[in-house]
Amino acid sequence: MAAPKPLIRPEDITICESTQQMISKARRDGVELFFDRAAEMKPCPIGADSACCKHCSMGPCRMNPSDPYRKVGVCGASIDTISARNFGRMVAAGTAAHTDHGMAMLELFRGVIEGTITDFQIKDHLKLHEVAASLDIETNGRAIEEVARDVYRELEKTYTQVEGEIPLVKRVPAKTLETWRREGIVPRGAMREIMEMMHRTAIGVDQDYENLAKQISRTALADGWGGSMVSTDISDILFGTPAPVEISVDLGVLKEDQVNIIVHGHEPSLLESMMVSTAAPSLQAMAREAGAKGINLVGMCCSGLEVLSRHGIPHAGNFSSTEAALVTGAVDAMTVDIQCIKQDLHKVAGCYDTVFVTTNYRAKIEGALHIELDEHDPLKCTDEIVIKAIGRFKNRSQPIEIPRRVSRGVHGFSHEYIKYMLGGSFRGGYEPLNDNIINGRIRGVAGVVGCTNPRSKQDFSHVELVKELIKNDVLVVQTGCSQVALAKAGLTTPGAAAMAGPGLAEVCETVGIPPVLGLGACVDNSRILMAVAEMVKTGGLGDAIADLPVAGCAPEWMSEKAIAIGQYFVASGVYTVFGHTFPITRETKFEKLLFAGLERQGLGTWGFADSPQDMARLMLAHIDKKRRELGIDKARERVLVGMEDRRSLAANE
Ligand code: NFS
Repeated sequence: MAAPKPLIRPEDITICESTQQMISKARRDGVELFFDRAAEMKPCPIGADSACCKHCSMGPCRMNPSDPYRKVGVCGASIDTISARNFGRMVAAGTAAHTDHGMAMLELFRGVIEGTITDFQIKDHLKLHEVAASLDIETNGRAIEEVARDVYRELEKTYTQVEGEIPLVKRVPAKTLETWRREGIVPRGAMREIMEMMHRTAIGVDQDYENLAKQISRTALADGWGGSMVSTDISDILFGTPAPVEISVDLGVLKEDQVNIIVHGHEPSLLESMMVSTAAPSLQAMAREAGAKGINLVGMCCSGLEVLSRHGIPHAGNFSSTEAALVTGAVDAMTVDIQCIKQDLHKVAGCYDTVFVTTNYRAKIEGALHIELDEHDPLKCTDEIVIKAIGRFKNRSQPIEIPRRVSRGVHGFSHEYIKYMLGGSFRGGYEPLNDNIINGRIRGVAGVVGCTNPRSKQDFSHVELVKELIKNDVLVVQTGCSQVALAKAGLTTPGAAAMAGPGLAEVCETVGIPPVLGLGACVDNSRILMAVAEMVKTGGLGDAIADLPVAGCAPEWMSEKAIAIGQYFVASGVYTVFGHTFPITRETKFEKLLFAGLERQGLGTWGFADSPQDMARLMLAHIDKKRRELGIDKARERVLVGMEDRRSLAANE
């Protein structure tokens, strides 16, 4: 008989105490979680190094990652061709995810303009005017609908433009754009770029890794400066541009005496509609009749991040905690749309009698209840889900255990707000940020973003990395599941400035901001692009994004979307470090191109490190290198996070 498998301790799986508690409960309940499968299933070593080609039926061909040039594929494809192809397809998939999401937002916008969709409206006229102005669309004296129609037509080109440059590259700093033109990587419409990427990575097409790399950058740029940016702009126009608001994060936001509804996914329309349904007096009354004190609407993952700062909706946790939320037994309904929705959520929900509903025609789950959200009548879907959730509340039979932890933090720092908060309403601008970078109070800016991954201790690298960066006077901007990790760790409060180095702390205390600024969902990485573009245009820190003392990192990434994001940051000129694994064979020409060659072309470059301390070391070294090149460096020691900092953080929580 086989010996029983050792159970990995919850505290080795995650630093999120609520999730630890729910892992223990799931074990008691006999419910399998994705953490268990990650421990059980070893990743394929050849696949992990991207040394396998399965683009035709002569293979799949397996290379030898430890001796990458010993073999070629049956067709003769080299390891460089194979890994560039695989990387290119990841970028194409990630770009497709963001741009298709953006396309859905754009279609919603078109419906609103045409009057066929009436449940959503143009809410933020100022943002519409700003977007119009950035596209050289006349706004003076014109009706909102007319401007909106022109904005729609321009933004549609982000997808459909067959030739020439997409309109949003008007926002790219001139020198960066000049580099792209020289390298032939200015994107056309995303549909064209993704199509060409898929074509060129098919058997027997592009077999020159350098040439493939150009299309990889071009495709990724069609995401960052295209589909993702459209998604952010349209979401702001329709639902409002975020501004800082204090919100609660962690599983403790679930309430035992209320009907708990979680919205998980990525498109804000589902949660926006759910807000209307849960506030409806008739449904509120129905909930009370069922014995509930009210209806508690909670977000998870990027859906939650889209609305937390717009409306102060509480957030239950990031990607690795979605099953944990169900294990509480307190969730009456979990409703999902697209992206990052694990198939097993349906099964775990079933173990706790939670109503689990898919709502988008693009993302059904076999066996799961599907109630489609039609934007022409969204309440039909969300009202029905609320009624089902109330029904589940009434018949609750599962023991409930809700972790008590809740962290309060300030989120909602759009790039527009950063401008305002630093400069004030009369002289809004990025000058104060640039000045503080030049005078050395702020050493640089780092974007720490991306997923959590069950193969990496949940939240650990995000939190340790950010602590180290702020300790070294680096202002951190965040999106996605990383932002949720830091919120749970208590670093998104102004009081967290106590954890920062003296220069950054002084700036934070003067302005009244946390040292860690949450900008929103993963598509809102476009806000970071806009922020770095503003920094260049403001002056004093070089002429291109590649000149800035900035760096990016996705320490616990898992999605192809993260690879697309990483590549568009790199192509935009940002040094970007990924943690825990990187889909490439070491010591190959393609690796050298990504990790050094692109920088020589005037773009950014990739970096990789295992531990958060090494990630911080690489990022700080890059920031210091850029400061030296700009002539604004001052010799400084790297400061390590010590026990005292941890105590001040604990006191602050
Ligand atoms: Ni981003 Fe949002 Fe999270 Fe990763 Fe998934 S939720 S789009 S992909 S896991 S950060």
